[in-house]
Amino acid sequence: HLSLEDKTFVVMGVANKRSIAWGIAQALDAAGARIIFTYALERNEKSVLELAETLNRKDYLILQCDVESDEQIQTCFQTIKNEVGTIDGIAHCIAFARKEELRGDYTNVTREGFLLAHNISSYSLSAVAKAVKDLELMPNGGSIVTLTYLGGERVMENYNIMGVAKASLEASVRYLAYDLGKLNIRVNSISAGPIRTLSAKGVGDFNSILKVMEERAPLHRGVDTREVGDTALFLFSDLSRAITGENIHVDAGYHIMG
Ligand code: 0WD
Repeated sequence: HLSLEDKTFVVMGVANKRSIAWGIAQALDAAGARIIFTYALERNEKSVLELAETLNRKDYLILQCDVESDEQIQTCFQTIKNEVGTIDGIAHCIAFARKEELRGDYTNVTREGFLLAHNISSYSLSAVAKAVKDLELMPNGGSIVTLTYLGGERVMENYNIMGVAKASLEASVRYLAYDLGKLNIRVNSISAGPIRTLSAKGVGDFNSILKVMEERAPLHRGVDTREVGDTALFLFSDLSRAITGENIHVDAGYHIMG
């Protein structure tokens, strides 16, 4: 049993109980960690609060952080500095692309859609890492974990622009790992198998992606958010102290199949 009782983690991207971020929060809570939640839109605050109330630890914080805004990122992390002082890790579970660009031909992508997907799904990780560095939020070292998908490594039908943004995110993980390694801050990604969430609804023909996974993955099943959460817990703990710049697949082995 892992204990992270004296540690504090920022979990970005809980939209509802199906969110992968919520699976990570549950794993952190089971390990006794303190959690700071961030949400993008005003209307999500209530559902985050309702979920947070079910945690064992009641000293959680809930802050707004729309990652499209440098000002909100700055304000959010400055508030964390003022209220908590230092943190030990961040779970970045944020992505967005236009629904129209997550189906059909990749060449249908627009300049605006391309930039939007990269802005929210990739640049946001670098922006958050920069805030951590500038505000010296992890003076004792730490661990940053982001979420990616196999579509960043190879072509997955309909994933389109999000696959290109995930490739950018995965490269950012490596450059950030090198940069922040000097501060003993590790940066890794988890490549999760397909999970039915709000965001997943935006991806064309998601049901058949799930079905193929269950048929072809070595473990012949899908994965759930708690399984992703447990791997995040490992990456947040000392057990993974020599791992950085890595991408761990939590996908029942699907990625090894030809
Ligand atoms: O099959 C899946 N569901 C997979 C998801 C497989 C592999 C990876 N992933 C990734 C996603 O690409 C994403 O990076 O996991 C991450 C989390 O996605 P999710 O859990 O599938 O989706 P969802 O529950 O819809 O959460 C996405 C979050 C939402 O959180 P909040 O609390 O902020 O509503 O991303 C948020 C979205 O609102 N988001 C933003 N957060 C901050 N600023 C922004 C933004 N501008 N735009 C979207």
